Order: sequence, then C-alpha cells, then structure tokens
Amino acid sequence: SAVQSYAAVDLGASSGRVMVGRVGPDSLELTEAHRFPNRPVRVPEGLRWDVLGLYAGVLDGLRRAGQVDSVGIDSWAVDYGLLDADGALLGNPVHYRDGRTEGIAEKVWATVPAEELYAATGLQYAPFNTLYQLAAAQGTAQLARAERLLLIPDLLTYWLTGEQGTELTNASTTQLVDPRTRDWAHGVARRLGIDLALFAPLRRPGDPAGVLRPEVLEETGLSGPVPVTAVGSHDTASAVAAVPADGERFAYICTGTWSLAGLELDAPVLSEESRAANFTNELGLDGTVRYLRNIMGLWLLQECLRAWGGPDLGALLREAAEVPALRSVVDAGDASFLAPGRMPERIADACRASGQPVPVSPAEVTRCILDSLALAHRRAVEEAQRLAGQPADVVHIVGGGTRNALLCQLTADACGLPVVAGPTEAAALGNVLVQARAHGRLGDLAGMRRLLVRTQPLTRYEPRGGTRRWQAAQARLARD
Ligand code: ADP
Ligand code: LRH
Repeated sequence: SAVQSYAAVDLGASSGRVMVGRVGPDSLELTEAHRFPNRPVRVPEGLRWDVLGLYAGVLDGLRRAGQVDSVGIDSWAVDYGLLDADGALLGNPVHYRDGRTEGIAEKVWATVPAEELYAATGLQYAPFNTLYQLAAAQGTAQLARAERLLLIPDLLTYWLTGEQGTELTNASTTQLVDPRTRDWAHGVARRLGIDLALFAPLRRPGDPAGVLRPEVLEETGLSGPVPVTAVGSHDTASAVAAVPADGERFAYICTGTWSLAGLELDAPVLSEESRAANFTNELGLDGTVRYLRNIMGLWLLQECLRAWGGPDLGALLREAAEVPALRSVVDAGDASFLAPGRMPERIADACRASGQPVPVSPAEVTRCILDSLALAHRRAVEEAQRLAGQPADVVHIVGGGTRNALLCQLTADACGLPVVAGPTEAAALGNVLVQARAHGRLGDLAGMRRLLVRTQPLTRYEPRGGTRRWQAAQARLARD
C-alpha cells in the first residue's frame, strides 16, 4: 500500500518506548504503542541495567504495535552486554553511571596519551566511553569468558533475530572507531590490548539486520517475515537525523536525560583546541559527524524529583518560572554530577562553593538547574561554531526537553538565537525515517528533514535580549 508502518524501539535512560511510524508519499505519523520505565538496579557488584525487563518491554510493545513492515532499535550509547561461547548473556550490562571506571582513564593514558586518543578517535573524554569500561573490566572473570560484545541495541536485535552485528553510529561512541575512515581504530585497540574480534562485524544505518525469530513472532502475534533494519542505533544519531532543518544553518540540542549540543559536520574536528574544549566527533547518518558536547541535561532535574518524592513536574515548572532569573548557576557540564544520589544537596554545595546564593525550595533548585542548562547550551553552541568554523542562525531543540517551555525560552535567550522546538520523539522519528528509506520510501537526509518540516508540529521561541546577563553568569562560573 502507499502507507507503510515501521516500529521504532527507542530506549532512553529514563524510559523505553515502542512507537509506530506510518509513512506515506507526503505523510508521516507517529503513535505510541507502549512506554515503560527504565529503572537502573543497584546490586552488590554495582549499578546495572535491567536488560531483560527492557527486552520484555520491547516484546510487549511489538505486540501492541501490531503488524509492521519493519522494526528498528535505538538506545543510549556506550553500554554493552557480553556473550559466552554459547551466545548466552554473561551478567547484567553495567550502567554507564556505575563507579567502576574511576581512576581508569589515567591508566589508559599512560599507554595511549589523551592527545593521541583524541587524534585517533575524535571522542571527548567521558569516564564511561566503552574503551574505559573495557579497561576497567580487564582481568575480570566475566570478560575472560566473553566471546562477543554487543552494544545494547545490537544485543536486543540479536535476541529478536538471532543475528549479530555492530551498528556504526553507536560503535563510534566506544572510542574504538576512527572518524576519518569510519572503521575500527586498530592501532588504539592493539596498544590497549583490546581484542576487536570481540565485536561483531560493522553494519550501517539502513542495512538489513535479520528477521524476527519464529518464537518472537509467536510471542508478539505478528506474522512473518518481519525484517529488522539497522537504524542510527545511537539514540542521538537518530535524533539528529530527525532535526527538522529546512536548509538553514543550524545548531541542535538533543534534550532528555542528557543535553547533547553542537553541530552537524561533514568531517571531524580533531584539533588540540577541540580536545581541550571536550567536544566529541560521533558518527551520524550518510557520512555526517555529530560534533557536540555532553551536558548533564534533565538528569539533574530527574534526580531532584526523585529526592523530593516525585512532585508534579508541571506545577514545579510554573513555580520555577516565577523565581528570579540567574540568581545562581552551576556548571552543567561538570562530570561531578554524573553519579546518582543527593542531587539537591550537591547543587546547593556547588552554589555555595562558588559564592552564590544557595537555592533552597524545589522551585529555586529547579530554576537554578534550568538557568544552568541554558547557560551550558549557550556555551556549547557558541564554542562548537567557533571550533568548527561553521556558523548557525537557529538552534533546533529536539527530545523530551521540548516539553519544557521555560527551558526552550531560556535557551533562546542565552544563545541569543531563535529556537525551534520539536519533535519531542525525535529519536523514534529518525529511527522510522531510516527504515522507510531502506525500504525505498524516501530520498536523502535533506528530503527526510523536509518531510518532518511539513508534518511535525514545531514551536518557535525568539530570544528576549539580555545576553549580557548570561555572559556575566558565565563569568561567575569561570572564576572558580
Ligand atoms: P531519555 O530519552 O533520555 O529517557 P526523554 O527524551 O524521554 O529522555 O526526556 C525525558 C525528560 O523530558 C524528563 O526528564 C523531563 O524533564 C522532560 N519531560 C517529560 N515530560 C515533560 C512534561 N510534561 N513537561 C516538562 N518536561 C517534561
Ligand atoms: C543519550 C546518550 C548520549 C550518550 C549517553 C551515554 O541518551 O546516548 O548521546 O553520551 O546517552
């Protein structure tokens, strides 16, 4: 028929969802079949993902989605499951917020200096890059028994189809890929004693990834064959593919648990200045590079909400809008906010340490978080343009944060640029569009984006002036 249906499985750090995209010659409709919480579990050995629970959520979602022409899976980056020689999962995948990588980077850099790592992989330093996780795991019984490593979306794909692969956009977050060749960084792996044979062969967005196994068909009530298609399996790759840009010069911010703020480039920026500014070069669709910085994002607010016993978010945001702007800000790029726990106290401590008023009520803390995020957005958008030599006239915000109007407005104010907010489910839409294209439905990336512009509701925020106040707030942070 003229309209085809694609199931997009999109697993974020805070929730998983199975969405159904219906794509016609000039139409694109997305509906939610199923959404389920993604709750990390702390066991004696550390913080783990409940990957079986997530897989059960995927199966429930596919059942509710009904008959589709293809399935695609994306999730958060860097994490993986290990399989033994029989293909059985060895333990629960370690959560990227687990503390096992503490102090590991220094050991890695003693073998391959940070400068050389950046020049070879273009990846920003983050303690959770797969490279450091593997270094931390070296010598464990589990890694010794492992015959295969599958990144999270590839692991779920394997369970659905029985076929193993390593999708490229997500592979680029391991810090074991060379962004120039878009192939493995053999030299880095060899020097660090990482056996690249652990990884299944690379596949690219749009490649076939098998068909649903008979047992999966039976459990979901679908009739086969149902192909699984590789998409930009890194959620941020899918989200950036779904930035509704219409030929303009744009920066983007993918907002959810994280804020990923930067530019889409044709080639990586591997300069020493770029490394010092901690910008990353992740691989995107069709030869593009996601040049961006990781900012702690709405994680800061999620953790406060958890500490406060889950108050109503809408009411809290309305109160936060009434709190005076920019009384105190924290560095939302600071990795000290990575671990879970005691978030309101940690934010208060940071304000105290930098000699600013300490936010007390939940509304004050919330305002401090949103001002701080907007400030970090401003800094990343500005520095990315400077370091890449590529200007932007508009900032696209996609992801869950588009539902936070205050954050979108503050970001427009801080950046001094118009913000176009939407779509909210960008990762799922990017996932759907890549599947549709693989099945002959759509043209290039620009064509996919034009379809989004024509079909998706977007909200525009104009900057309200006052850039000097944001510069002053930035200076307050730079002092300590
Ligand atoms: P992830 O994919 O990382 O799990 P999402 O893109 O789903 O994250 O975004 C989740 C965030 O979206 C939440 O932390 C919350 O701050 C924000 N959000 C969700 N719903 C609303 C809402 N109704 N109003 C304001 N913000 C919201
Ligand atoms: C966002 C994300 C981000 C990674 C982080 C681990 O969900 O994939 O791009 O840096 O999770």
